[in-house]
Amino acid sequence: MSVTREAIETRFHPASAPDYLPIPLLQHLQLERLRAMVQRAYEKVEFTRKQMQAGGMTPEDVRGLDDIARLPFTIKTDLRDNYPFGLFASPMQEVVRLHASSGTTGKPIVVAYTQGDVDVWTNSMVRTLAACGLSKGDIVQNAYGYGLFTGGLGLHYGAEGIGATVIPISGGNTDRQIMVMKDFGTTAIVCTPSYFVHLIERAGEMGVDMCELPLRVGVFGAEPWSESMRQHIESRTLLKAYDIYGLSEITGPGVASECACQHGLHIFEDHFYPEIVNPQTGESLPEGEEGELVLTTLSKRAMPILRYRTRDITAFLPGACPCGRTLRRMRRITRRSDDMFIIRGINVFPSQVETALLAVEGTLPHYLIILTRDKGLDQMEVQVEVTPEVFSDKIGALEGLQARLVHALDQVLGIRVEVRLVEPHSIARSEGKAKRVLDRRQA
Ligand code: DLL
Repeated sequence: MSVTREAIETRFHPASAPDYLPIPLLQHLQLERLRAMVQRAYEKVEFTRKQMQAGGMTPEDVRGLDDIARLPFTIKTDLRDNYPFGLFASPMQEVVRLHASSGTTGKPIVVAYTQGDVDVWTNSMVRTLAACGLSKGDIVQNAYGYGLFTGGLGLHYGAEGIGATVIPISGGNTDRQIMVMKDFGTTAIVCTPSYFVHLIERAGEMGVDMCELPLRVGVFGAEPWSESMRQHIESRTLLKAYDIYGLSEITGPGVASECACQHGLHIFEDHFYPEIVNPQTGESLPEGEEGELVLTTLSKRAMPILRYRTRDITAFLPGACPCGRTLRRMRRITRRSDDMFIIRGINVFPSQVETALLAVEGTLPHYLIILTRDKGLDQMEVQVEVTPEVFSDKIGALEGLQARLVHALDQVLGIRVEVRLVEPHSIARSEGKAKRVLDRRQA
């Protein structure tokens, strides 16, 4: 019996049951878990106990979900300062896995899982993949990096958990990825969106038409990407491109996921309690208002985290999702509060540059922002690759395109910046998270 695309997308997986809990039941569960978690963190983690004591709080003060706002925040440096195992609430004998996220400076952040934590993580990954329309019978090519990064193993366990066939190919080795995709009949690819853009491009060069492959779903995350990037991907393949979100400090991937509606990411809030706060004041913000996402683990045993300041900027989406899930949705994350840079007094986020560039016909989603300082004045150059057709065109066409890009960036950023059109392939491709900004101002 053949199954239609729509039928696959709406197929129900039993692990997804909590996605549809009536809200009062969900809140009851959240409160129960929150109280138990706070009690345990207070008893087992000296850092958390001291932080709570400093704020004059005891676990008994958590009586309702609103009381979460009285708990102390945890920030990235708290994890660094307690490197490597200072925030663990379980003895090492109960820790079955360690992961680490490499920071840009200094020591990485280490995170720990008990067997129960790995099971919860797998469960939230099964729910993620089910929301993206995957099920038993899918052949999942996992091109997220395996290792200390949570992407590889997180997706791996989730895909096995849903009963799919996993190809644990990891990132890189692009030509082999394409051969495998073709020969093994991959139906779902999971990797960073920037790496998939590279795969599309390389497939074209190798004479492989992605539209002729059985590939029908892409599960993309671990870095910001825009709606224009989704359009770029979906217009060159037959797949539906889904956005998934997560971070090592909280569990890894599996914190939030889009559903078939592709309109906002449902947060698996029975395990990860979300708040959106004003990044300056730390005050909670109402639905619809943009701010910093703050997450509290409700079930984590090895390393419970209270109110983690993610620095990821988003907003809760109002209204019910047509998919029927009752889990709150957040807008896709296109920027972090710390990836902003200031050029001549103007705040710029790399995502604004991406949106402006991709809106102009003739460019490819490969770009690099280079910041320099000349005689004390900040300069910004945007290098962007153009399509081979445009590149081989007459000089006039290139000049016209460049002028359109300068104008498009001016419209979005409010300043005129340098645009340099570069040949296809001249910007380095990433196999994982793309690096979009090169800041040479300190050099
Ligand atoms: O990137 C976990 C992950 C793996 C998520 C695979 C999705 C898929 P970290 O390396 O700790 O963990 O990086 C977490 O990456 O705070 C965001 O800034 C960013 N990020 C993750 N997913 C998205 C997304 C993994 N869908 C940091 N959109 C987070 C935008 C994302 N940014």
